[in-house]
Amino acid sequence: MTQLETYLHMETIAIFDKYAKTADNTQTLTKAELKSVLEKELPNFLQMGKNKDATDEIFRNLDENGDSQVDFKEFVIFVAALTCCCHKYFEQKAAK
Ligand SMILES: [Ca+2]
Repeated sequence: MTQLETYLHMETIAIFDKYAKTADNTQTLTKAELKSVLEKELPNFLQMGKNKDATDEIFRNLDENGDSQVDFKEFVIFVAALTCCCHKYFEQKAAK
């Protein structure tokens, strides 16, 4: 596998599956599961835990089809958006 294929398979899918399997539907993330992803995988980036509204807002934004679940496609959009933010952050940091 190439580096990008390895990243996609081993990281994005593995993280989604790890959290999606804790509730009944193992193909989607509930709001509680998304909250766990944010708290455990992105504690520094989002400063979660104290701000319930942030989780609610992120969940609403990600749940594109409005079924109260975040499926893998919706999750991947989130990961892509985060990747863009990180890229921009590190670019700005390097420019200083
Ligand atoms: Ca959804």
